[in-house]
Amino acid sequence: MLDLTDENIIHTYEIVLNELEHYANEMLQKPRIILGTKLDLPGTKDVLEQFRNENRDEIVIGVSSFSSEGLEEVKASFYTMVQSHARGGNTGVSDYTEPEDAP
Ligand SMILES: Nc1nc2c(ncn2[C@@H]2O[C@H](COP(=O)(O)OP(=O)(O)O)[C@@H](O)[C@H]2O)c(=O)[nH]1
Ligand SMILES: [Mg+2]
Repeated sequence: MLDLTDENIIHTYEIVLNELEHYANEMLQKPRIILGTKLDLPGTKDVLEQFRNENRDEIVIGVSSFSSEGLEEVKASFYTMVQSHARGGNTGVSDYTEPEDAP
């Protein structure tokens, strides 16, 4: 989740990715959905558009907990992601292998 009122949102996202790389690298291989928050506030739609343009390979959804905007889209996107995983799609979370049975 990224705050759309953050004037440095693109840099903030880079910091998040950098922290994941160093402290939870396996998370980087997993699918992600980026939520831009506070979409009810002035100027945030432009920031969302700008962020999307800078991150064209990412799923980016604008949301507001105040207006509930975007929340249905979040549900649908997560559902699609889980479905894709269930079908063994290339979601990055399908690499799990069962542990071998004890002798
Ligand atoms: N306008 C608006 N304010 C929000 C929204 N979500 C949270 N806030 C407010 O933003 C302030 C900080 O919350 P937030 O940035 O979400 O949490 P943080 O992760 O602790 O920075 C609180 O006063 C919340 O009430 C939103 O969707 N719209
Ligand atoms: Mg905040």
